[in-house]
Amino acid sequence: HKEKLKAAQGLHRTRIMEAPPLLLLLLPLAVAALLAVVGPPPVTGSPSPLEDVVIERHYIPKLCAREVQIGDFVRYHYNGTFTDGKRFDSSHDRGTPFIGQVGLGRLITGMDRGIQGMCVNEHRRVTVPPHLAYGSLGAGNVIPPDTTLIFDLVLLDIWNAEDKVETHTLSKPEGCVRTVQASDFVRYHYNGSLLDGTPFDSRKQTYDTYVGQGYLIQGMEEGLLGMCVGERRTVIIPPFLAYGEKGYGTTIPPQASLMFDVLLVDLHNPKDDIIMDNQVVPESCARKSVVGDFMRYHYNGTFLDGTPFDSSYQRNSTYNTYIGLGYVIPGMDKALQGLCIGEKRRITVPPHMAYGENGSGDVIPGSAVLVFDIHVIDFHNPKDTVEIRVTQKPEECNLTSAANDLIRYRYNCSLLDGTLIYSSDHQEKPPETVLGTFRVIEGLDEGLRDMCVGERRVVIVPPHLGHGENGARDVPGSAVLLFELELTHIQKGVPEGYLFVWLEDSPEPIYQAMDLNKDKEVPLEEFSEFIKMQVANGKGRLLPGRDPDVVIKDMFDNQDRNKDGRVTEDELKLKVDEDNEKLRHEEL
Ligand SMILES: *[C@@H]1O[C@H](CO)[C@@H](O)[C@H](O)[C@H]1NC(C)=O
Ligand SMILES: *[C@@H]1O[C@H](CO)[C@@H](O)[C@H](O)[C@H]1NC(C)=O
Ligand SMILES: *[C@@H]1O[C@H](CO)[C@@H](O)[C@H](O)[C@H]1NC(C)=O
Ligand SMILES: *[C@@H]1O[C@H](CO)[C@@H](O)[C@H](O)[C@H]1NC(C)=O
Ligand SMILES: *[C@@H]1O[C@H](CO)[C@@H](O)[C@H](O)[C@H]1NC(C)=O
Ligand SMILES: *[C@@H]1O[C@H](CO)[C@@H](O)[C@H](O)[C@H]1NC(C)=O
Ligand SMILES: *[C@@H]1O[C@H](CO)[C@@H](O)[C@H](O)[C@H]1NC(C)=O
Ligand SMILES: [Ca+2]
Ligand SMILES: [Ca+2]
Repeated sequence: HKEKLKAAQGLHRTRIMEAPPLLLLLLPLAVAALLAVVGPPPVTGSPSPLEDVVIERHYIPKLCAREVQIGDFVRYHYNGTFTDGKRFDSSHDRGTPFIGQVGLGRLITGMDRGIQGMCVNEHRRVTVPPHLAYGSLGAGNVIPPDTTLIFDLVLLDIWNAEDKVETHTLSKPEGCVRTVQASDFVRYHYNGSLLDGTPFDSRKQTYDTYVGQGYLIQGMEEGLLGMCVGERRTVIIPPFLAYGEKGYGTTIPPQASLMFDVLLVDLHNPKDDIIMDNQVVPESCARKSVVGDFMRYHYNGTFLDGTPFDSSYQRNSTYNTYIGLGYVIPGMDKALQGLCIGEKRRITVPPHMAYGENGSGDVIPGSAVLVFDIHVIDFHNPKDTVEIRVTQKPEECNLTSAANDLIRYRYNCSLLDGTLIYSSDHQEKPPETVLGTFRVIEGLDEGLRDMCVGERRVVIVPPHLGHGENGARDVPGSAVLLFELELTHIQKGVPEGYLFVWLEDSPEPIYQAMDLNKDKEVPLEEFSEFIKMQVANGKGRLLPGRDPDVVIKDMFDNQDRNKDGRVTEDELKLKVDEDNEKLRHEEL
């Protein structure tokens, strides 16, 4: 007997000490069997002696997504006191909440009943009569026989072995074409909390990871599937799909359900290529861009969630680059090929074809997908020549413009996107120029040749034959220019280096013809009168585009070798011989 008693006491003691919390103690079988016939617990009233547990709900949260049911696991804090207020046990003293399964006889019956129907964060007082607790035996030195126990509880967590990951979409952008699948790489923001709302993790930066490859807790792998960029979701994960019995560090207790608010900001797959859509192609597209072309385009750059990171429009200048030669990110280099001038399209570039996992400066985060809405303003190739399209040609077109001719013309000059830069119609006097004298840009000079009066043309000039890389007033650097031209006047010119040419044979002997009053000397007035007479009679032509008197004065000064204001026969002969001499040399 003595030995048995000792053993029994010893057993009790060790069980109490080894197996806190106290509530895990199994009821003596007989008492449990007796209690099984007792009906459902009344929630109010406190007859004395108590037949059942008494439940007082001190705080019920407004939102209660789930109530404790038989078979659920629960995590809660409690204080256990006797009716006189003396505390006999508290989960707070142990520093960790109590974890147990409800309604299966693993707790004292009073608790199995008292917890049912509870919500997370609810505060309850459960008063348990002795026959639903430790009965007439009590429990070791802690609970005397026939003792009524009072438990104050607050429920922290609730889950069931059957639970799955639960997701609730809070908001979702319209027109979501792509959703997260296994092996995708995602970037998301999240706030993590325990089920009772205690936050355990959130960060400024996105969390960047592969999905479905074991980098995440199982519940998160599942919870992210099917999400669109821009979608907000709540993901609720039972402990066995999160950090389980061990918990995680000091922040996630053992057996904790986790609740994440997730906002997906980025999504791609390492197998992705660039994606092109929203294409708007102009009606006419004579040519498509190829490797080596130099392109000017505008763009708006955003991330997948629509956040802008850069725009050429803000700088008021296009982005200019050679394409296909590695001057831009690989995705862009590829996407810019095969485009028409004036085309618009959206280009989505995965990070491995953009700035990779390290991103770029403060602007592009690592592993970011980039979206460019681009508008091609123009492109050209350094090998391009001037493109001339005749739009109107008069029936009679015998006299055409050539080098040294003085011409007058009308023109509009625009960029290829239609922006008008200049119209000569806005000036009082039409512009005039002498072709081949570098007075206009090379491409325009070329475009104005072989034209007859009344002819109209469209002439496209690449920048290396226009204003070059630096541009000019109102002309952006490297811009291709489009000219609408109409020739209004031609005055045939004289060969380069000449001030005057004979259109017919010159009079012989020339000095006698020139010396109008036959006094053997030719002053400027006489010389001028003679030349003007030749021009008027269509026998000769003066250099056009300059004041005729100035040109004639130059001619006269050339002949008047001793500068005495008169040309003599010898002076003239000498000059003619000299010219002939020069000509012979050049022929040789
Ligand atoms: C237990 O008592 C302590 C104070 O003694 C209190 O802070 C705590 O909230 C109580 N716990 C419950 C579940 O009522
Ligand atoms: C996380 O919490 C912060 C602060 O309340 C909030 O601004 C942010 O939107 C939350 N993030 C998510 C993904 O819900
Ligand atoms: C771009 O042009 C707009 C309007 O012409 C002007 O307000 C803005 O300051 C310019 N921005 C830059 C960067 O030049
Ligand atoms: C990214 O940065 C790390 C550390 O700065 C460097 O070791 C790595 O080579 C970089 N990766 C790429 C692709 O540039
Ligand atoms: C870029 O954004 C501006 C302002 O929202 C818009 O006017 C412009 O059309 C956009 N460009 C492209 C190519 O989408
Ligand atoms: C122009 O040339 C055509 C033949 O090409 C000729 O018939 C016509 O007379 C010429 N006109 C003038 C003004 O020279
Ligand atoms: C320039 O544009 C105006 C307006 O479209 C047009 O009336 C005019 O004929 C154009 N000039 C030329 C030389 O084509
Ligand atoms: Ca004379
Ligand atoms: Ca002289």
